[in-house]
Amino acid sequence: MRRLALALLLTVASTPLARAEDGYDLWLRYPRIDDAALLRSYQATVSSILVGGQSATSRIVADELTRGLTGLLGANVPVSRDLARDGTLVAGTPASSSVIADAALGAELRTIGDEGYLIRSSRVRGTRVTLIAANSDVGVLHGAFHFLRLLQTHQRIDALSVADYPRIQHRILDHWDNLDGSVERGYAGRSLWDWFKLPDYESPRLADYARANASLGINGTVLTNVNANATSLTPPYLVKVAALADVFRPYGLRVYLTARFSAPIEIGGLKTADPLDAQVRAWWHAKTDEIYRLIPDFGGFLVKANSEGQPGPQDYHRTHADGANMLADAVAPHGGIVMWRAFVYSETGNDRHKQAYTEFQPLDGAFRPNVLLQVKNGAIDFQPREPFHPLFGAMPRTPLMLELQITKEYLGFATHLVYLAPLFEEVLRADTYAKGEGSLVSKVIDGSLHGYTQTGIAGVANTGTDRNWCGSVFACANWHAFGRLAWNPTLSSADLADEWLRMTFTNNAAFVATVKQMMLSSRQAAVDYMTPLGLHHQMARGHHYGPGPWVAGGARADQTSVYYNRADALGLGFDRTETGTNAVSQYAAPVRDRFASLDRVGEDYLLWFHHVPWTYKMASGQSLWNELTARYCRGVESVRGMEGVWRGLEPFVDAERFDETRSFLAIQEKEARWWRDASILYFQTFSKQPIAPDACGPPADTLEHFMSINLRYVPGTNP
Ligand code: GCW
Repeated sequence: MRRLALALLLTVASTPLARAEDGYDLWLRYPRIDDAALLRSYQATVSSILVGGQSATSRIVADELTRGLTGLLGANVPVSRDLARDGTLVAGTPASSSVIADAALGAELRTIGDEGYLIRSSRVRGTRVTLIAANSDVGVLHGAFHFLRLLQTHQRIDALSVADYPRIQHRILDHWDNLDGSVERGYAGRSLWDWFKLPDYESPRLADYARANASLGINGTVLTNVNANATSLTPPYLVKVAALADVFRPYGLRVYLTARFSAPIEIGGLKTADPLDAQVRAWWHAKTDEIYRLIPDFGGFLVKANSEGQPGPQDYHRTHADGANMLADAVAPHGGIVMWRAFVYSETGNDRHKQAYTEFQPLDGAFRPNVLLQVKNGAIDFQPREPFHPLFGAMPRTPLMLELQITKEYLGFATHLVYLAPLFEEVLRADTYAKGEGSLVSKVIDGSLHGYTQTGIAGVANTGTDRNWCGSVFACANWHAFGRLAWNPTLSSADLADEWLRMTFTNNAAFVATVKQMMLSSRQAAVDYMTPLGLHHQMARGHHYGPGPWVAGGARADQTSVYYNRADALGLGFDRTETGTNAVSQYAAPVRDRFASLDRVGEDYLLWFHHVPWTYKMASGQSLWNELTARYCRGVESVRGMEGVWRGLEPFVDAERFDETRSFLAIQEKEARWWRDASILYFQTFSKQPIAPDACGPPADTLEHFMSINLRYVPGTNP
């Protein structure tokens, strides 16, 4: 027994070291500032903390500032009860803190809304202070994280004048989590919600999840999969949802649920789910009231209807607006919203690219004010690169929210290092030309282009029970980037990578510059080795892991690769111009004309919009065929470049995170070669041309071999 106790003691004593850098702390590590001069200047500026208010949120602010400053400054920074000395960091609202009230920030506070904050170096009552002021406790919390970020990224804090606020109202993570604990398209372990033990046991991890989101400004979480299960709306589950809501609330994080459209039948005992049926409407009203009794600040519903087998209003010959409005009426008295997804496509034989627009654009203006239409960034499905969705700019009277995918279903899962901020930035900065030049997607979704009264953005979460949260340390950079862009969609991917690296690893300038470059080029690398030149949806069937350009047949043509690549003896690519499906016609004239022109479309979207002859002369002077094979190899070489860069960085990184990244890059290199070999061998059966010698060498195996690979157990799918 005693020996056991001793062994335990030793394990515990050694654990903090061994575990210290396993990725759990995300970007919220607070190591002592290693630059002596900077440390002294920080210590001179902040020596105590004064937080106003008694709320749970105020306590979180005090704890976070204490933890952060004590760590970063390497010494205890005490919490004081009054404004006793120079160097006090004061955080609060005019109502919760008399110091903040005395600072007379009223006019400025009026410009930052409920969730924004001011950070000021100032003097109050003759004392030198730093103020974190807001209109609500949650605003103060956001400001506290901003302040800590300044220190974490080694910025000056002695002459601060910051005013910041979210540009988008609803900033939401969508969890595709199932009640059995599995996560659709999840590559980071199981669901964070332990439904079985809830509501009696709330894992401490839940508060850490909320804290991480609060540090980014994410203010909503949809707990359940859009492929919904009506059971989540039954009383035993609603109690569990309420328990989660209680944990998340002080962090400014609201909960939402997905609503299965047929729930009135499945759990309500009704014969129909027709949205115009009086009993159905009454059932949803009663259900909604029941939810709000348990969760007064419940956010509302997210709905996937008449898409990929999900039930919906069209089952009753009603429109999407009929369905959305019924739910909107139920949540409206409580201030809730409905996020109705535009991700629909059916077997009409019509180009899948066109279907959401065809279905929803005519409904512009037909939705209740508390409905947001949730539109994926592109018209197909979270591909490595897609042109922006043609609905953006086309529905001036319906608030459109943007749906991004943080989990990398089509980008190599958690093991490929693919930084998504450049992808997010590309869509946010895409110009719809809806109201002339400068009609950016970011302005559609922040409401400024069309004057939307509701605004939103959602990211399909990549979190799970893996110790590092996201399946790999670098995958968490995508959670960070999503959250920060949701707060301010004009931030740049370069700045976000810089910030995340400093907070996650080190402020060492050489390290940051090198890895930042690697991150920023990683998305193009994935495009090159998976789907270069505008190819899309070439992944293996179902699980989408690895190449499958030959995928054909089965229930749905528009879920196959051959539907999208259209490879034939003449050439490659999908003609979406007037001679083809004319999907280009769904874009505003200048965009349409550019996409329709073979000369002006550009190489990124070439094969997305055009069927191009194998012999077509590319900008490089090479034929399409030679350019294509060169692109695949360029992708492989980029990954090899990343491996080389990382190998040189061992001195800067703790062993655990260094090794994980090194191993994952090796997996990525192996899989990039797999993608390249399999894809060019397949396309060669159409081009009938030799593969020019390149740095990747001849394919490592035959096409038959690659086509015979059939993996059964792949994460993120139900077996
Ligand atoms: O990307 C596809 C995925 C499905 C997903 C669907 C959707 C939740 O392959 O797993 O279902 O999109 O977005 O509804």
